[in-house]
Amino acid sequence: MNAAIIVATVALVAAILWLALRKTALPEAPEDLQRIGAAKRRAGTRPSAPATQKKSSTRPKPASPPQATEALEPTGAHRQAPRARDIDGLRRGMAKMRESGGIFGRLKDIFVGKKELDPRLLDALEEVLITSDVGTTTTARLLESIRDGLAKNQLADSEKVWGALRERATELLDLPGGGGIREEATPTVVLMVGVNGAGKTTTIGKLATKFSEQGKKVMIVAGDTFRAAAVQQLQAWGNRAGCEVFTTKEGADPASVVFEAVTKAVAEKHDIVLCDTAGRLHTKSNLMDEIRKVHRTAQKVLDGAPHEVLLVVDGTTGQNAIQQAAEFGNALPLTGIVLTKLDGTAKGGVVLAIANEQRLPVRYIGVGERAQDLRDFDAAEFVEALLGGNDDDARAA
Ligand SMILES: Nc1nc2c(ncn2[C@@H]2O[C@H](COP(=O)(O)OP(=O)(O)OP(=O)(O)O)[C@@H](O)[C@H]2O)c(=O)[nH]1
Ligand SMILES: [Mg+2]
Repeated sequence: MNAAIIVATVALVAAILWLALRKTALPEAPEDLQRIGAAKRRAGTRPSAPATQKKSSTRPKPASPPQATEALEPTGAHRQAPRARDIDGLRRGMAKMRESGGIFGRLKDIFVGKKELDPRLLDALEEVLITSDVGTTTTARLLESIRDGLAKNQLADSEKVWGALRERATELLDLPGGGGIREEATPTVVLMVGVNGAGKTTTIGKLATKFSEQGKKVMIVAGDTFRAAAVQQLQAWGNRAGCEVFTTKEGADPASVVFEAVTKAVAEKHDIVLCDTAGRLHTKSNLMDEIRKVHRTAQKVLDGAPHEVLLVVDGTTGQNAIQQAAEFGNALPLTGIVLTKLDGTAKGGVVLAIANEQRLPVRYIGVGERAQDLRDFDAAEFVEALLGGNDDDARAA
C-alpha cells in the first residue's frame, strides 16, 4: 500500500516537473497562437471534438448557424431565392395578361386540355398573337420559327408547340444589353425620352430611388421646363429618394439645363444623372429637333454622354408603340426601351414586337406606380412569368 502511494507521488511530481519544463522551453506567444489559428482556418481544420461528442455524432445534429465566412459568400440558394420571388411579383404585376381575356388566358384556351392540336388551332394562335399587340410581322416570324423548329408530326402536339412558343419568345426578347442600364461611366448620364404621359418622370423617380438605395450619388435633372407641375413631380420623387434635383427657371432651354446639370454632376462626382424631358409627339419635327439638341449638348459636356438614351413606351398604347420607337430611333441613337404600365394591359405583346422590329433591348418594365414597381428586364423571367407556372401544371393534369 505504502509502496503504491510512494510510486503515485513520484509519478505526480515527475509529471508536474515535466509540464513546468515544457512550458518554459516552448512558450506559445499570442502571435504564435494567432498564426496557428489562421493556419487551421486556412486548412479548414477544427479542434477535434472530445470523445463523448464523437460518440454522439450519429445522432441527428441540430442545424448549426453558418460560419461568418459562409454567410458572406453567396450560395446558389441565396441567388435563387430572390429570383423566384421576382417571378411571383412579376406575375402579380402582369395579372391582367393572365386573366381569361388576357394574352395568356387566351393562349391557355387554345392549349389546355388538348393533347393534339387541331390544325385550325394554329390559326387561332396566330389570331391571339396579332390581337395581343404582337403584330403581324412578329407573329409571322414566331409561327415560322415554330414550324421550322418542329417536325411535321410535332406540330399537332400541344406540349411541343407550347414549349416552342415559349422558347422562341425568349430568344426574340433576349437581345444584348437588355436588363438595366450600363453603368460604365462616372457619371453615367441617362436621357429619358418619349411621348406625353408615357411614364418618363415616374420611371426617373423609380430609378433614382433604386440607385440611391444602392448608395449611389444620384442627380435628377428637370429637363421638362414647360410645366411647373413636372418639376414638382420630380422634386417629390427626389425628396423621397434623398437625391439632388437640378432645376432652373420655368421655360428655360432644356439643352442649357442639361448642359449646366451635367457640368455640375461631373464636378461633384455624381454616379448617375437622370435627365427628364418633356413629352413630345414623335411626329412633331420641331420637338424632335429640340430633343436632338439636348442630346448634342450632353455630348459636348461629357465625352460619351448621354450614355443611355431610353425611350419610354406606354405598354397600353399597342401597335403605335412601334411607330414611336421607329420615329424616336430615327432622331436619336436609342440604347433601349422602358416599357411602362404593363400592369394596365391585358395584351403586352408589344414587347415582342419592339424587340423584333426595332432590335432594341428592353431595359426596364413598369408594373405599377410605386418605386418598387420598376423591374430590370430579363427575357427568360418575363416569359416564365407570362407563359409559365401554375397553369402549366393545370394543363398537364
Ligand atoms: N399603372 C402604372 N402607372 C404608371 C406606370 N408608370 C407611370 N405610370 C403613371 O402614368 C402617369 C404618367 O406618368 P408620368 O411619369 O408623369 O409620364 P411622363 O412621360 O413623364 O408624362 P409627360 O411628362 O407629361 O410627358 C402617372 O399617373 C404615373 O403614375 C406604371 O408602370 N404602371
Ligand atoms: Mg414627365
